[in-house]
Amino acid sequence: MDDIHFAVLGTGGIGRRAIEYSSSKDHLVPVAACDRDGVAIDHEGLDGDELLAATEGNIASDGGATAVKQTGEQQGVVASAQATPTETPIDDIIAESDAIDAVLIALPNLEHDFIPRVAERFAEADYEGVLVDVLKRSRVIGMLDDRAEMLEDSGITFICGAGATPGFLTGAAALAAQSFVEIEEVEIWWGVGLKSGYEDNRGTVREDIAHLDGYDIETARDLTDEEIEAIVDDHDGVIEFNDMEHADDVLLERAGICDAEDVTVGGILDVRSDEKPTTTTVRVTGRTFDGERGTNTFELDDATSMEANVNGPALGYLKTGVRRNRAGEYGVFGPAELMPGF
Ligand code: IKT
Repeated sequence: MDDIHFAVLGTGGIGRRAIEYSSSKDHLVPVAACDRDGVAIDHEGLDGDELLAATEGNIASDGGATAVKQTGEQQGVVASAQATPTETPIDDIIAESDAIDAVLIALPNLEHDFIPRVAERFAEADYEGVLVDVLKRSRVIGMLDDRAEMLEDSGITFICGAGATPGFLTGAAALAAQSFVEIEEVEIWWGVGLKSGYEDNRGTVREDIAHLDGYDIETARDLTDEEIEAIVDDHDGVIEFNDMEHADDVLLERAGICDAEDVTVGGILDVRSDEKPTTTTVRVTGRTFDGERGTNTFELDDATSMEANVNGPALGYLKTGVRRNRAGEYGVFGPAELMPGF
């Protein structure tokens, strides 16, 4: 495979870890990164170590959509010697996109149609390449499908929901489903321990809080950092989530594996420990062609971190997307569609 020159939109926990992780995967060259106030572009390859060191510890709680400005000092991407300030970071990257094979959209989707609108801007500029996101919410998939023709006409291969859940665990469910001819139930249950990663992943915590009773994406977006701390304190640092609106359901349905209503997603987040509070598990229950009923279980090792389980799959799906794109396959794809068919 030829080298893949990729860009990262957003330099919160996910964007930054993706740049770090890419140096351990073959053929991945980060060439552009941005946040709201700055952009760094070098088609020969960014100096990832310098960018990470410069942006370390200055992440806003919206996960890098904005840079943090403290004591009047410029921070975020512009703290890097490779970056320049800009008011149009995404347009600046689009302007250079002829030489960019793939773009990882690592921006929090705190407005439901934000990622679909970003995709639309790439299509309007006739971008021919791969877009990958790590979005969470089920309803966003339909918004991308509404734009599928536009993306296809442009020559874009869009891989949606390619983080951990949806993403890795959706793909695992698709694989586990292969023993069966009929699926009764898919249960996804995740555990995340975020003590040392808390600062870097405040955006994820904010998005998770939007799933709690009494909150939604709008109210969670407007919470101050102090209000988030108060919610975390109320739960003694350990928050359980049930029946989350996560796109694993519609992504498994669009791959023909089961009905969306047969999929449940939940989990436990512990922001006061680095140990996972529960083992991340995917359980797929179904009936085999020869009449047995069974449950296939896929487990992540407790030693693997959320960062590894989000960024590894996101970059893996990005590489798969580039293979598809180079083969002339355009449109919107979910992680389960890139697994064996059902
Ligand atoms: C996500 O980022 O995909 C969703 C988050 C859960 C990650 C699960 C990782 C499991 C593991 O590492 O064992 C959360 C819902 N924000």
